[in-house]
Amino acid sequence: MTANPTFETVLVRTDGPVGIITLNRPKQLNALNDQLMDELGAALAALDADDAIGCIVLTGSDKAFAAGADIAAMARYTFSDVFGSEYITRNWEALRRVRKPVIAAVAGYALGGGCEVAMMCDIVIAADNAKFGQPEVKIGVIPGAGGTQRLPRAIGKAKAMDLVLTGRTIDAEQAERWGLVSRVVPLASLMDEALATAHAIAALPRLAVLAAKEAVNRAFEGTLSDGLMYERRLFHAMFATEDQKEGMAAFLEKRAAQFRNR
Ligand code: CO8
Repeated sequence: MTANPTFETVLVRTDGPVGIITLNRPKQLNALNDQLMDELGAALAALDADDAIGCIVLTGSDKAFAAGADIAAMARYTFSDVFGSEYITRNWEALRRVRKPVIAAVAGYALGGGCEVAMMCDIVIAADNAKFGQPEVKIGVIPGAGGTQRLPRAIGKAKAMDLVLTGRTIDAEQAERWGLVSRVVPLASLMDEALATAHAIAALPRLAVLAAKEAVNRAFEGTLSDGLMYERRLFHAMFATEDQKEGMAAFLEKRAAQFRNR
């Protein structure tokens, strides 16, 4: 594993083909300010562009994945600041641009913008101490990074309204039952589970993984018939890859496949 000294508010290291980004403002429970979101975006873009990396894990501390956007920074903003200059909101799209799978390994609080960041990831693995919620209404705003859009898609309108309108939090087990998270594991095994999953994905043929992520995301962004056609075309496109030939040949020849990510 190697350390990346360039950033202050996120720590970046690699474990073989897995990139690991740790949100690093522990005293503020990883509250998401402009510097952190800029550095997170840069770290994600660098790992996404690195051919050696096949999957990314995004995590926080044992106490907080992220307790939301930085209220201390936001408190002084006016409408013209946020609308005109997009302070706080300008750099939140980076996660959407990442083509490789991103696994959120969530322990502790994932509130407000923290819950929204987790929902922008592809797989969410939660520690048993994780807490999720959209408490923005309690401080006079509403979710601003997809909470009102991704949460209903993840858990349905009734449950999303229950969280967004009350601002209450739910624990990891509830989040798993509602479909907000993929799995719940004991806190002590959180990173082992996330890394094992990331390594398993990184070992798969890269082009098929990118296409699979793109196709599933399409389910949330258009009509069913558009999504089905998009999936069909990507499925067809896989037949242009060497790994499709190798994967199917290896299966028929009862041997391990040697994927080349081509
Ligand atoms: N922003 C800034 N500082 C924070 C935040 C935050 N969101 N959360 C915690 N902190 C700070 C506290 O101020 C405190 O600092 P200090 O020690 O200097 O007083 C430190 O972290 C520890 O926090 P607490 O003492 O409060 O710790 P507790 O264990 O008692 O409580 C909680 C933990 C329940 C998580 C509590 O801190 C809390 O309620 N935090 C705020 C949660 C919240 O309201 N989050 C939503 C924020 S709004 C938002 O996320 C909008 C997103 C829109 C994004 C749009 C982009 C496109």
